[in-house]
Amino acid sequence: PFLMNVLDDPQFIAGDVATDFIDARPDLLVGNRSQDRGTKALTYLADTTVNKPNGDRVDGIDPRVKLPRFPGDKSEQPERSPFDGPAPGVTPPEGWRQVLLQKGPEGFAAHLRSTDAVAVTDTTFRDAHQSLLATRVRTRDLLAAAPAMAHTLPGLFSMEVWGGATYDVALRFLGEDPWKRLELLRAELPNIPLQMLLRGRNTVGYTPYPAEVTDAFVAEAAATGIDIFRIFDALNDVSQMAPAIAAVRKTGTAVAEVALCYTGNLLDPAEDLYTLDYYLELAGRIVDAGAHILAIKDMAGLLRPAAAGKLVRALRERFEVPVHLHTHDTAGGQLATIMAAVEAGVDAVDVAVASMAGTTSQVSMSALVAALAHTDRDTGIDLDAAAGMEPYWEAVRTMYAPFESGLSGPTGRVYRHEIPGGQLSNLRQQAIALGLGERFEAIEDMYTAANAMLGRLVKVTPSSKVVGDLALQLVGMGVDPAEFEANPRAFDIPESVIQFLSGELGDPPGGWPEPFRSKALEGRTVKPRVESLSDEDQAGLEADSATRRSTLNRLLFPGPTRDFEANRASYGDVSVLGTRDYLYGLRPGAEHVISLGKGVRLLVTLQAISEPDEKGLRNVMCTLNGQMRQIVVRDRS
Ligand code: 3PY
Ligand code: ZN
Repeated sequence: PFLMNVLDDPQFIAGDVATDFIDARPDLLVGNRSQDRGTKALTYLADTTVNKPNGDRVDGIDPRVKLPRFPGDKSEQPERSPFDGPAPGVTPPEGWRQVLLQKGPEGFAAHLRSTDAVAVTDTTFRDAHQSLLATRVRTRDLLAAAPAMAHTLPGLFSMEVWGGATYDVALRFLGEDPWKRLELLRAELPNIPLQMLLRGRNTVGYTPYPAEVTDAFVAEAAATGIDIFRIFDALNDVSQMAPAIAAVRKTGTAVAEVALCYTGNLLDPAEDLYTLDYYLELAGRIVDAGAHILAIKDMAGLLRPAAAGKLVRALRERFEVPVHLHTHDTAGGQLATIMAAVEAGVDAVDVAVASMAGTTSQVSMSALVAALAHTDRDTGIDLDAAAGMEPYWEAVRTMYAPFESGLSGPTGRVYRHEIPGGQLSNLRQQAIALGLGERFEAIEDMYTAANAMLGRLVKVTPSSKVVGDLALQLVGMGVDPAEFEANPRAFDIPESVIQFLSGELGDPPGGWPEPFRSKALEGRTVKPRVESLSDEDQAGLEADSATRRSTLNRLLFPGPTRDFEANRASYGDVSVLGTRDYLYGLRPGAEHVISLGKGVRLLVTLQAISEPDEKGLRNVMCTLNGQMRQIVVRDRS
């Protein structure tokens, strides 16, 4: 039977076989020709147990026991998996989603604008874990919390659950289909509008795509479950957002929330670029481009209270659209900013469950709800319900400990370096990888210098990556920024910096940094901004939903999509595995109950792992539903 596995393998059939094929694919040597789901899951678990990609397993309580209960709740039934879908006959109270379904996007926005209660968006399912845990929270742990959110917090204006880095990370690191996540969350959250972060023409990637890609992406996301698209452009270039805005409006059902990205400090008299007038003029163009809602996207947490008051008041005086404030609590003071915005009339604000809030994440939901309780802008959210979600997330967070950013408290240094929340946690990890973990200040300073060199950019994905790549390069080379700026051609320049200087991301608000730009581009051929699609890609985008999704995955993230597909072929759908099992593998001697969904339950016990042979292969002995199984794993540790 082993030989049959080998002969059936697509890679083998395709002739894409190096001499070490069998070494690289020991999973084929498992004695079950059909490569059943159980064997695939076991192969994954054996590999993870041997190679420990995330370090040693630390056991603890199942976070689900910490979830608040609600009438009709079935989550305590041991045979239920988060993937089983909503319990039949248990419907959560109606909420803002019903307002959207009844009134349509324009009516929904008007309703928001006329509501006194501050509308509350929860970001725990996207930005909070992107900013605190490197976006690693798995569908399983989101899905488990979704029914409790729908039933205990039905008054939420929206939940941000998708977009940003979640799409990339699902394919690249989690072996998950991002579309499936959205589909499953939609089913559990029928009463709360689902929101995503869309990077304008870059959709959920790092470079611009043709308008057909944006169109197909938005249509498919809306059909799968997104109600509110928060659209931004990293350089506040409205022309770069226009195709996405048009695509959202074309759905007829989804809301186009368009962001102005905030940077600097508009109260500073020395500020000559990012002034109140700059934001008002930008907002005018955003409204003209068709925004239903205007968002202030303060990705680094630089918006100070008095500036927030001034900006929100001016925006609401000048425009009829509602204003939605997004900020990161990096320096620790953003509840004050939100309160000032509330005072100035802001319509909606973003927060996260408290145990996933603070520092590079959003402000605590409980703190906001408590601050506004019994005022004329009371959120209407039940404080006990907001706090009721905290123990679950506290317990979930411990499972993802290896992905914590290492930022244990707020930092005022952000006012100088202006690194966005999501990137700050990432850069700290990159600094550790470069052996600079104890000298993060050097990276912060270089980031500040790189930003100045590039023309004081709005820094958010992907412009923040351009600045970060340059900073890391300069630190890595040990080059003085002034020397680099004077003579960039004498050094290696990161590809992202060249692309940016070529205009691939659009035009920066402060104009191009000269003569640095010309010097850096001298002698280089500038690529076209956006490549066009092949006929096959075009047909894929117009096909059925499954083809459209796989075409989008491939166009947006070719490498991660190939990895995802290879992962599926070898290991099956790993998203259903418990998070500790998935991240850390099996605990010797313990019986693991592994539910693969739809009644397929495996009982797995790790019995023994052999020493590696001369090729580094180990035998992992397990019982699977009482039968002894042997998996051959290459020890890469
Ligand atoms: C993203 O683009 O992922 C962001 O969170 C930007 O703030
Ligand atoms: Zn953010």
